[in-house]
Amino acid sequence: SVIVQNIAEAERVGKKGKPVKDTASALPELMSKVRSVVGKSATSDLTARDLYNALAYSTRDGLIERFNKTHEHWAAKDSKFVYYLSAEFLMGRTLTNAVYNLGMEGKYAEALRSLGYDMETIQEQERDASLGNGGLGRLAACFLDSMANIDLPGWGYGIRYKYGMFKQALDKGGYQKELPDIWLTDGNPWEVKRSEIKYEVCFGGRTEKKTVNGKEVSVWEPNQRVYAQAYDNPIPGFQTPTVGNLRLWDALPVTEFDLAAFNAGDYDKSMLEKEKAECIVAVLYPNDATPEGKELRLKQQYFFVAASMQDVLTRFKAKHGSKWDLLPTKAVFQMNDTHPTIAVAEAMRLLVDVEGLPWEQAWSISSKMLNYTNHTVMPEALEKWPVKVMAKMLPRHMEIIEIINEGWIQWLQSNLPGTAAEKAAKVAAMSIVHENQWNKDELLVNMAYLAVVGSAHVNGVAAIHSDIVKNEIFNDFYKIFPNKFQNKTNGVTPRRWLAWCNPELATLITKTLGSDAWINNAELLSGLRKFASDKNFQSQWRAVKQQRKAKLAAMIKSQTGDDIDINNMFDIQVKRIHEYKRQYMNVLGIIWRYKQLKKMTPAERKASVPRVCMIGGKAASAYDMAKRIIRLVTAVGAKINNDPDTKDYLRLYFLPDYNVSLAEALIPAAELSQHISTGGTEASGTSNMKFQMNGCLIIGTWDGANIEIAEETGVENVFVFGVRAEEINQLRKERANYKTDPRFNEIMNDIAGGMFGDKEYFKPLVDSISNMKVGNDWFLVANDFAAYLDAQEEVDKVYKDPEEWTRRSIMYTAGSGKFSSDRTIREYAEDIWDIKPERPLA
Ligand code: 7GP
Repeated sequence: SVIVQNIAEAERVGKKGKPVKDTASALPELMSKVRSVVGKSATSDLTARDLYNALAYSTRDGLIERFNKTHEHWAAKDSKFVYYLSAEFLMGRTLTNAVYNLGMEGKYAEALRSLGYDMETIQEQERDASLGNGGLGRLAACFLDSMANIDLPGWGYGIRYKYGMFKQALDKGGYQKELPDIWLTDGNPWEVKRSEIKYEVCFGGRTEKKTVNGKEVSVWEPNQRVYAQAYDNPIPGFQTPTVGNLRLWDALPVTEFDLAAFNAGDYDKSMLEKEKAECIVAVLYPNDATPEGKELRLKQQYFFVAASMQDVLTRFKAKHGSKWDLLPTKAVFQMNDTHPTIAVAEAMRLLVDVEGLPWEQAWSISSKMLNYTNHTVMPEALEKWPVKVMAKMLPRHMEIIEIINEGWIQWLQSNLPGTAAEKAAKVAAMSIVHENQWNKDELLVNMAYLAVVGSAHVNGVAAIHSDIVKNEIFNDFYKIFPNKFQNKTNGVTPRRWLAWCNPELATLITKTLGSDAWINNAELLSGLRKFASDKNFQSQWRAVKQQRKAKLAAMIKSQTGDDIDINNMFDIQVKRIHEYKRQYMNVLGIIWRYKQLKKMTPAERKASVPRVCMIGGKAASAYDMAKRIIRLVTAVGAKINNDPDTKDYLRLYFLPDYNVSLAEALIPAAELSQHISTGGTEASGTSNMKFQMNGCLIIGTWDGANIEIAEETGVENVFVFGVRAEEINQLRKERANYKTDPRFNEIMNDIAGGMFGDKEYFKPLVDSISNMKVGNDWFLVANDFAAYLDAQEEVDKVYKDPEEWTRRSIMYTAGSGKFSSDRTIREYAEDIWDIKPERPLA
């Protein structure tokens, strides 16, 4: 069969569809690592974990060699660097990506085979590095991949969280349970501790006015000090000798152990400093609903920003002494959302307080080298720190922010047009420090405004989102500085998200295009367009999808015991659970489908389009509504998957613990994916791009990057529905008069009436969208529901025509070239960073 042929061919030519050149076994090398790292000698008692370690340390040798060459080269050239400051890097696993990027898969596969193992089993030993929540963190990881890939001098800077994103489980009742992600316990072969690279980071205390050299200065006397300790994580490019870097900071106490306290019998006190330091980097995003949580989060942000900036300035000084005006020609920073924006104040503190530069000169340097990316329109994510918290934690930074703000307000007063009253209103609206709108007694620091004022460039992450950034979120600022604002449509790395995660499809693409050059030049995927209607090609394309569906079906069987028919449509929605992403609407659609199936005769059911629906994603621990949505998914799934009338035609699975590795298994198997956020709410989306690359059709709203994806794929090939961004404000105002669709009402009654059990628990969910009054159903589920069902009907119709479905699927992959993060990074490099690629010699 075609499937068997494809497997055989993938094995023969190697996963990236290129004949494997170096097939000499790496067995001797692996065995040497088995002895030196694992501490065993015989092959007989080697576990998969042992082999993973041996393989990882062997791969790491290759990475480090190239890392050193790359960095020696960049240092010799004195290249300008970009530093990507991000509180999150959602890296996933490293092994396969490193082995493939370095082109070492052939020799390792051979060695593993002789030991009775394959790469896939070994790879599963690795825990995901889940140092991120969702899209923003995974984008940072794709960006690092592309930076290395196009030889762009640059590093990521972040936090080496001891516990990353929580692990999600379902308890017996089908509710989300959060478990700690203990990912470092068994060691991390991919990092290199740089013992000599350590900086002091201070917190708290107070400032004091002193006269130094006849000048009055403000001196910070902190009351907590910790060390930031550097760990480097090499980032390999593909088909290039470049290996970039992600530098993550761990926190260490300045005094590791209080021996005197210990000797006096106070054991707790002897370890106190260590524990206080470790607490800073313990977990990603401590819940900030409590004041302690808020303080800790600000502490994390400042901790990694302060360490990273000191690190950059230290290297600069070693090369250029105090020629500070050169700094923006050697270093630029990209602030990934508001989390690192304390960098604006820290840059000023380092240049003014530590290096002694005049304020104006420091500001001119700092505002040339900082840039800010906004990733969301959700107001709750635009961070605002109470002045009280900021002044307590970072008293000197609070003073600096006030000075920046005074200068800014003065500037506005002398440059804004209009009457005094008009000016005053604008100034109030644009002040970096402003009143809390819910609590007039509290002053807040608006970190996004600080970033906009302190940055050279500000960008959104998809065309429509950048328009919203300019015309709504920061409109006042945009009117003053139109040239500061740009768009940089997101992208994803085609290595991890197509070539390595879907070797079956990659092989077919390479064979068809006659070369694997598309892996580094994704625009070449457009060459598939001319095969889209070729029947023979279509059948090979379908066979690959079936292969991946079979693999996913096996995984679901092992988790649930359920058999899944791989001839049913695989319909997937995976992303963080949020009301604006509208997983809720997806479930309502499934309920409607179930009700229709129940009414049908057996013959009618047989003529329907059977689906296996899958939903996955984590709900923030404090996000109650999102947790209820998860429970609704599991409750509906439990009912319909066990209903003998319908279970052959409709299933719903909640896939727990959605993460990078799970995405790598799901996306290649998906036939339909859902990106159904309310128009104007999803900044971009990036899984939409991954699904598109893997030939998965999209049902989606006219939102975020869906729009550009539709343009590249052909709008007629995408199932588009729903209200548009420009309509939502009006529609929200008209909620009270909205007449909901009878189908919608019926389903609301079903849930409220207990059709899926747990009716008390679901009540707030039902109430949130069904009592039509102003403020309710903020994300317009009711408005879009009928259009959503129509679009789903259209999906069924097209699925009944496998040739048309396959043609579209091919058109998706063919249209995905634009969404390579290589393209995105090139745009940042040219339009924002002004950095040129610089390839080291091999
Ligand atoms: C996400 C956006 O929700 C998503 O639309 C976008 O594709 C992604 O960033 C990358 O740009 N935002 C976050 O993940 C996030 O945490 C709050 O935003 C700061």
